[in-house]
Amino acid sequence: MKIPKSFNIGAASSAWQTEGWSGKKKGQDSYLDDWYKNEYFVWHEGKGPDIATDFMNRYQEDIELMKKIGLNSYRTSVNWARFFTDYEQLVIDEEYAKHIDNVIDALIEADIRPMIVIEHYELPQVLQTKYGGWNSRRVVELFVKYAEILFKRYGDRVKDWFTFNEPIVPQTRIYLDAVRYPHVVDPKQWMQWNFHKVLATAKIVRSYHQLKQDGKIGIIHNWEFSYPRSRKYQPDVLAAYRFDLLNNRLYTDPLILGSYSQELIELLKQNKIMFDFKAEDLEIIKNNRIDYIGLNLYKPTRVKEPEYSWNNNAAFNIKKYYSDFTLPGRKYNASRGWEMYAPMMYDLAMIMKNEYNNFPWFISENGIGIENEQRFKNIDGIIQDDYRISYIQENLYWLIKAVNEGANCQGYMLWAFTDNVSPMNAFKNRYGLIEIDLEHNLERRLKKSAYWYAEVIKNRVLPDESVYEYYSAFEEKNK
Ligand code: IFM
Repeated sequence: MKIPKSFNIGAASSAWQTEGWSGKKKGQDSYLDDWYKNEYFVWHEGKGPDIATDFMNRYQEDIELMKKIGLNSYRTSVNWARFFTDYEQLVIDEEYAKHIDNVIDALIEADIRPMIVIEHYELPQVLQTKYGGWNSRRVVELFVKYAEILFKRYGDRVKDWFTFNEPIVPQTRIYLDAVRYPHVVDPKQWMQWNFHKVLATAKIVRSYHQLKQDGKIGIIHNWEFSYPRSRKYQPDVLAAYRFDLLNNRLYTDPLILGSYSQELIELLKQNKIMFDFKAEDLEIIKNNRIDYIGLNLYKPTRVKEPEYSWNNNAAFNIKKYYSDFTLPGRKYNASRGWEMYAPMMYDLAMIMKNEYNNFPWFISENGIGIENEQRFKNIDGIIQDDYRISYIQENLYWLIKAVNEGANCQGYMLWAFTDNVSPMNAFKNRYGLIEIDLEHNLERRLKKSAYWYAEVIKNRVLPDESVYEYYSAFEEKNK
């Protein structure tokens, strides 16, 4: 199968998951840094953002490796918490800002397109403490000013911008599930954060276009794909639909189509979690839609009608509307506890094509996290991650098939370029094309998949036809 020449093949990561705290100044903690300082014991083996992969000091080495693999693009973020020494007076930390200049210049020099996210969970803790984070319009205002500074400073070289990565995730973990510090259940605040992030995005889109920047501005959303247990049983279909509304469409509808669906607003009102807004906000959202969208796609969520009735005195949670369903015989990644289902790539492409008017998009994250990869080392110390190769291959297969059928998907970015730190799981599950050796001074080493990925990028064909046999059989059966 041929991969079109214009199809972008890259890899991703973020500032906080790679940088480490080298050179970080007092008062520059993000929410995540603060959480880690207070609850390092919930992070796997106590590891966290403090060292990460030490990208601050080793970015040149990493960019050399990206060049070796031939990545078309690299996505990372600017760390908002480190970009200023005063977030309200907007006093730039020139040392950090210069580091970002250096990273961008080195990427361009290596012929790798820099793609920059403005916030990948790096909300400054000072703004969380003083204003309750994204609950506040003041934070929206400060974020827009920060974005404008980035455009003016780096917009001559960076042509791909994203307001947020996975904007729904922090508040879902903090205020719905309460698994993250400070463990307070507050669904109304959850929805307010979601709304303010949509509003902030629209305001930034407006600024970007007013500043006459000549690139594109979008957002990166983690699409949570819900499949009903049965398509023929209405309560299961309804469960999947509501899951979708409350996980995906609360971002993609306003940002791509310009408004929220009536069904979502009804659900929010019924659950007394309707967000506060000003009439002009909805106009701003309607008139300032994103240019394109990145979608992170990892796993399907299989759902069925709720097994138990919900106690209406209990705080709202999306779980009110569904119960999990485990597909018998599923393909499963035991390290992460996630089902693997590559045809989901195709299904998502068809949603974008048919329900979002073929809006431009790309896969901004997809990958497989595996625990204890050391056990797969060969005699030369190279991790033989054939499972990662098949994973990428299968996912790319379904994506390119959709592109061949007219889907407007413009690229695929692997999570991640190197192994890095995830919230709580830290270095437990390894995602990288490049191993980070924690035992030996964070040494970098290409895994087998890195060599394979390099070949795919160079040749623009998916090798080994044999893996598709299963899929041909599958398609035949589903005709
Ligand atoms: O590490 C995260 C990333 O920050 C956001 N998407 C999922 C990744 C893997 O868990």
